[in-house]
Amino acid sequence: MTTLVHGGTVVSSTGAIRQDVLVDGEKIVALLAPGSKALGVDLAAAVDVVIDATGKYVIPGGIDAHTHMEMPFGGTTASDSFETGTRAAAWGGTTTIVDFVVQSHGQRVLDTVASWHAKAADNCAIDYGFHQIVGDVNDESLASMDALIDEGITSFKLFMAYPGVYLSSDGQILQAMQQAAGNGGLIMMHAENGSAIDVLVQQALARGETSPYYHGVTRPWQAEQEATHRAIMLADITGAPLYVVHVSAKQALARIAEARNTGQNVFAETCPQYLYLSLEENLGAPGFEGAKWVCSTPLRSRAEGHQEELWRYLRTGDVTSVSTDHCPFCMKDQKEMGIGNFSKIPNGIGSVEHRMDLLYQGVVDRRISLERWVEVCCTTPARMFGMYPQKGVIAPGSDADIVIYDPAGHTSIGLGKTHHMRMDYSAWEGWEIDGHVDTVMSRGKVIVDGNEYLGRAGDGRFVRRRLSQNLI
Ligand code: DUC
Ligand code: ZN
Ligand code: ZN
Repeated sequence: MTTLVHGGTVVSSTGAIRQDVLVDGEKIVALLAPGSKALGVDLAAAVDVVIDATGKYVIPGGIDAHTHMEMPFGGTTASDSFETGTRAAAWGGTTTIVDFVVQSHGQRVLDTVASWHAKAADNCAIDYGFHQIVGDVNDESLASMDALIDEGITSFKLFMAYPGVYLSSDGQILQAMQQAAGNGGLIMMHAENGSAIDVLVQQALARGETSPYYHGVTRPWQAEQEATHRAIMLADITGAPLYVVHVSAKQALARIAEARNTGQNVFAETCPQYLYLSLEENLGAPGFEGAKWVCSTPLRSRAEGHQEELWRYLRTGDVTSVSTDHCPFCMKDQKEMGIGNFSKIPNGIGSVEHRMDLLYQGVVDRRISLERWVEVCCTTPARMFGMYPQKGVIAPGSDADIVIYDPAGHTSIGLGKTHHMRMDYSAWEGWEIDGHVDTVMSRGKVIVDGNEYLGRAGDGRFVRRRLSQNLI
């Protein structure tokens, strides 16, 4: 099957050029000057399908490198399955996710990988890879990190938060970093000082401060900056590369920027919620409403200016990429577990469907360039996690993961409008986007066509990733 995407502007991380894109089967085979003639052949007449992209952007499919489908957390499970979550991702122009396999205390890493494969196989609408959460650093899990590199799982998340659940001691972190320094893997870090946070949480609850707002207050920026600094220093001792996930505090980013300036392989990821939402407006919403936005790291104070600084770091390059940390929970029976005690609210926000749109709005609002949008949402995640040039770029030989994005279109976000995630609320209810995902192609197959979903569970394949291609 051959397809010609005709008349659009192909956007890459380095420029936007009017070009036609020729797809054969699952791959992009050529980029051509506009007009359908090549070597005297009228391609539009020769191919099976012509898609008119006139006036629209043609971009690589989005890569969301941080999702938690069906993740067990806080006595419940994230509400999107691989089937519902990847379908929602497709609707929003994301064609690859990288989800986190979770190893908890007492579990064997390789068993957890097998169970994640079983959950995802035959269920995904789009391609998917895995990172490994190492929640119990011991001889077995350290040895498994080497084995996973050969299985295409080349990045390992550690936690400095959640004592008694996922938290690793500094010594364990050092050991895992040494392992990664030896095998070429990438260490991903949840950088918050969990022991200090736990004390602040107990003190707040004892004072009767039980509403969702106090989730933010008891996870102060100092706890994020301190842990970020510690992670950077431990990485420096070992020589391991470090990717700090879901950075929300401007002070943590300043520390990351400082380390990058010395040439250290340190990278920062942020998420749309930290760019747009805040402690005051969202976590501080009346009653129990703020529970919708309880996630960790927490939303930060707008008065303190974190959001503006995050956008600035996104422009300067010290924020490397934007993922969602998609970890959805319903209000009913899930978030509601924390009525009267914010510490029992499952942590997480669902955004996998909206990342491409929300970041495009940053282009419209002149916060980032068109090219930077593609870079932080598509190309850098591919390079960061060893999938380039199979993913993240429109180039001959790459997978035909293509999104046709209409800058003249409009997207109203909210339940009953554009919402395919398995949640009973939207964290982005009422947001209006000056753009629209028109067509989504995954490995050459059109899976979203306007308002129609043409994909199916099982379309997506596991991506065996190589080592990071983004190290300094
Ligand atoms: N943060 C969240 O908000 N949810 C899942 C895990 C995490 O680190
Ligand atoms: Zn985390
Ligand atoms: Zn996460």
